[in-house]
Amino acid sequence: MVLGKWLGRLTSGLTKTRSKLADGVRDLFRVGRKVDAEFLRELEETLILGDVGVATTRNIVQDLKSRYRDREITADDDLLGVIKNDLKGSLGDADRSLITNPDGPTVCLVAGVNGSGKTTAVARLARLFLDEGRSVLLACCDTFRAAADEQLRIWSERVGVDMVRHKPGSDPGAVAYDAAEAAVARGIDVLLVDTAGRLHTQDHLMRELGKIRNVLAKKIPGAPHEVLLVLDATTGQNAIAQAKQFRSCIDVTGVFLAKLDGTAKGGIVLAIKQELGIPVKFVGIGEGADDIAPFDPDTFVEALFVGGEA
Ligand SMILES: Nc1nc2c(ncn2[C@@H]2O[C@H](COP(=O)(O)OP(=O)(O)OP(=O)(O)O)[C@@H](O)[C@H]2O)c(=O)[nH]1
Ligand SMILES: [Mg+2]
Repeated sequence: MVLGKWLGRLTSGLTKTRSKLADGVRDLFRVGRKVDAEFLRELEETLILGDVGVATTRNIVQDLKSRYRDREITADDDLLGVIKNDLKGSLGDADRSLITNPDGPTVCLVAGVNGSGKTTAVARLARLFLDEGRSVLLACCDTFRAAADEQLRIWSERVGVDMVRHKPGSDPGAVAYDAAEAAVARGIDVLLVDTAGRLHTQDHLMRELGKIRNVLAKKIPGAPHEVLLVLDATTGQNAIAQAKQFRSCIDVTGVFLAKLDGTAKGGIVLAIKQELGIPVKFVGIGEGADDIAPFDPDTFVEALFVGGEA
C-alpha cells in the first residue's frame, strides 16, 4: 500500500538520506555500466555507507549478481527498479498498525534513552490519532526530570489533549495508575504514556519501567498493548545496539524512529529490520506536531528515490 498522503512529508524528511544513499545508488546506474565485479563493489560500498547494514547489503548485492548472471535481468532493464523492489522486500510485510485493545483503552507505552525523542513522539502520536478520530489521553510518567511534565503540558495544549500528571519526583507508577483509571472512566481510545529516558544499565530505572507496565496491566487487561521504543536515527548503528539492550529488559512491539530528517543515516531502517526484527511503526521527520508518518516500506523507498529514474 502506498500512502500517497505521506509521500510529500517523507520526501522532504529524507532529504539528507537521499543525498547520501539514494543519489549514490542512482549515480551508479546513470553511467550505464555493466553489472560487473567493480560495479557490485561500488554498490555494496554505497549501501553500507548509507547505513543499510551489512547483511541487507549483501543480500541485495547477491540478488542482483545472481539474477544478472542467470540473465533474469540485463543492463537494459530498470536496474534501479530492481534495487527498489529489493529494498522494499527487505523491509518485509510486518503488520505496522497500532496494536489496539478492542475492549477498552489502547495503552501505548513510550520508552527509550535520554533525549531520543520520546516526549515529542508522544505529542505527534496524539495528533495522528486525534486526526484519525480517536480520543487520546496523555500520562506523564517522567517524574524524574524536572520540567518534563511542563514540556508535556505545553505539547498537550498545543495538540489539544488532556494529560495526567503528578508532582516532579513522585512515583511514576502512581501516575500510570491514575491515568489508566481516568482512561477507562472517560472511555478514552488511546492512552499514551511518556516515560523518563533511561539506559538498560540503570537497573532501578529499568525496574521502574517494569513497575509502570505492571500497574497498567492491572488496571487495563493486556496493557500496555503497544510498547514503542523511540530510537534517534542520527545515532545510526548505536540505535540498534540500544534497541537490543532495551529488548532484553522489556517486550518492545514497535519502533518509533525519530529525527530521520536530521540525518543521512535513514538506511538504518533496513538495518533495524534485519538485526532486530521489530517493525518500525512510525517515523519522526521534524520537530513539529505534524512531523510524523506511519511507516510503510513502499512509501519510504519511493520517497527515498524521488527525483527521477536512472
Ligand atoms: N529534527 C528532529 N528533531 C526531533 C525529532 N524528534 C525529537 N526531536 C528533538 O529532539 C530533542 C529531544 O526530544 P524529546 O522529545 O524531548 O526527547 P525525550 O526522549 O523525551 O528526552 P528525555 O525525556 O529528556 O529523555 C528535542 O529538541 C526535539 O525537538 C524529529 O523527528 N526530528
Ligand atoms: Mg521526554
